[in-house]
Amino acid sequence: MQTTKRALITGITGQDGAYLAQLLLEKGYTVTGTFRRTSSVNFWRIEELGIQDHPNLKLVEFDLTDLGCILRLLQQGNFDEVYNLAAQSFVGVSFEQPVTTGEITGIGVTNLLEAIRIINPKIRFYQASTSEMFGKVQAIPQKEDTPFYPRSPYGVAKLYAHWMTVNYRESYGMFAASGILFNHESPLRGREFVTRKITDSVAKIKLGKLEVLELGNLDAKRDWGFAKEYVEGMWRMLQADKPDTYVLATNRTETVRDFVTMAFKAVGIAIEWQGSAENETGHDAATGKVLVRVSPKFYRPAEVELLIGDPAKARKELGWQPNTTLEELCQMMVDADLRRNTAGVSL
Ligand code: NDP
Ligand code: GDR
Repeated sequence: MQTTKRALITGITGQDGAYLAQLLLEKGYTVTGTFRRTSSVNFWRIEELGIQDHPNLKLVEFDLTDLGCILRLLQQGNFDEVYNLAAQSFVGVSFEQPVTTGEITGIGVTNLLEAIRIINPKIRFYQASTSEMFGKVQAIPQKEDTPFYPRSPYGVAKLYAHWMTVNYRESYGMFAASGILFNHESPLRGREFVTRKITDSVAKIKLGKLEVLELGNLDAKRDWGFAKEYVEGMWRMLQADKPDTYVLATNRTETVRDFVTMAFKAVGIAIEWQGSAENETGHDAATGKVLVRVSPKFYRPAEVELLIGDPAKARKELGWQPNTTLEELCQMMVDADLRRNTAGVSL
């Protein structure tokens, strides 16, 4: 059924923002999406999805660290739902820029919650929380009541934002939902994140445009799902009878090494692994050529070793479940990167 609701999505230039905008537009929403003023704004994701000129989509300049800007936007927009997807979201960079990360990913969320409380506390609010809040393994699989132990400035900032979301829910009766999403990937993933770095590099190696893929910790284990399915879960959280916290995950975990092997397999190359830790290499089983090398420059000061989520609560209460296998996701990403690299497009 089509709706007449109005939604605000912060961070529409990101992976999830683009998919969520597509989903809400399909449902009949009027969507306002925010982007930051930079010297070269990049709308490639909404362009890839073909929604950039949709009549019900409006794009506005915005920064999560500027309370006045948020207040004006909420005053003008008369929104029913606000999805806060904006963040400094790269864990690696958060070690280099902990203060900026805290200001955007942490305090920025309080700016938004305060603005909603002041302008219209009836707005339904979604906060993009993360499995990085679990950090150092306290239990397996991780679920809503697993203790948190973040391992990066990003994880710490997100944990603050999560608790502020819960606090505004409990203090002011606001409909403030927190989705603890495990890693989710797609052809729209940024190239700095490991899956997309791998699929883009594998495509380049296959096409003879790159010799070797350099990576950091190959032993890290992640629960990787398909982003397009995860934004559906965000929407479902705001349609529920009451605001709550939900884990979205696949309940399957694989190492970075496994994902590399899978991506090469998707282009018909079998990889054999030799050595260990910083001396590990991946070889083309047919030619013996080194195609993957470990570089300490991609290691992090503290690592999250193992993530695997239990989405049982979301399945039971929201009817949400992931359907795309990691093999299908990997193939989809490799195919997209083969197409782009063949066409000479760099996204
Ligand atoms: P991206 O990094 O692709 O997108 C982040 C978005 O935030 C971009 O649109 C970016 O704009 C915007 N942004 C950054 N800083 C600001 C700021 N100061 N003011 C306004 N906007 C800003 O992230 P994803 O789409 O992958 O993730 C969406 C959200 O979900 C993030 O909050 C992320 O932390 C969280 N998350 C993601 C998971 C994942 O696996 N993808 C898992 C769990 C949580 P610009 O283009 O200008 O940089
Ligand atoms: P993550 O994603 O930190 O889980 O955060 P990322 O893809 O950056 O790293 C996953 C794992 O791979 C290891 N790794 C490398 N990572 C990158 N980026 N580059 C490399 O070369 C490399 N080599 C090994 C990392 O050490 C790590 O263990 C993502 C982001 O989307 C967050 O915003 C989100 O909250 C979490 O997922 C859930």
